[in-house]
Amino acid sequence: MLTFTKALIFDMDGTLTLARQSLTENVEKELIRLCSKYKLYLVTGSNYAKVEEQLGLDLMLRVFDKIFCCNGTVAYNTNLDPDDEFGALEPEMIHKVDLTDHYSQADLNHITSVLLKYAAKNHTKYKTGTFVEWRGSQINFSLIGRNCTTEQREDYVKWDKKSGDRDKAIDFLESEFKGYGLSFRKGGQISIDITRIGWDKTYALNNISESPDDCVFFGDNIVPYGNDWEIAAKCSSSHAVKSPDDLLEILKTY
Ligand code: M1P
Repeated sequence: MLTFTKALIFDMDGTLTLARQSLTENVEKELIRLCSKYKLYLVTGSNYAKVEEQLGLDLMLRVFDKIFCCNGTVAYNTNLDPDDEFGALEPEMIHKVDLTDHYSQADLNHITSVLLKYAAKNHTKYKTGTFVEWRGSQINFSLIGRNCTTEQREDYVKWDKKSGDRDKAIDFLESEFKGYGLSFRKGGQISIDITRIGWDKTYALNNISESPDDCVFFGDNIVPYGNDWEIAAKCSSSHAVKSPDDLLEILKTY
């Protein structure tokens, strides 16, 4: 079947930006160039606050058609009409699902308690706080804690590679929560995103008007148990990106 690319779908951390860092001017320029040729979408595991912090509201509204947070379980229209005097001025939430629609508070408390107990017993050089971050449709679980500094983060990345820290945690959680309908994916560098099965990044494709056959995906985590794995397989093609600089090289052909 002959297809041609209509839309480019980007992951954020590790792809458009370094983990939890702001967009560089070079990537910004490239997105501005590309948005006149293709529809651009952002599909990230992160929540909205982090996207706005890292990309900035002006660029979000200028280049992206839609922005999908928490794997698309919270979706925003960013293609606003500036000529509509009654229209939205900020990204409009167009879709949202929540774990509380599927689990009782008792279940959610139990999940949180198990995570905190696991973090308490687990060996890591630094325990920095915010081990469990509640995001509505997603629970983000970090064994070093989300309060870590960039240096501590880099140290954890090495430790995780050496020890398989997150892989072991995922094995434990999959067996502990068998039958709960939960999915555990390595989000970025220091955490595990916990959602409902099916709420991986392919969930965002439900709110994209183009067929996945006409979309190209760019992500740094296209590995089994990585959160870019499923969406990369669904799109017509994908690029495994090593860093924002690597992305700039790849984008030269678009
Ligand atoms: O966008 C990818 C991931 O970014 C963060 O991951 P980490 O802090 O582990 O590098 C998190 O926001 C995570 O939820 C998200 O999937």
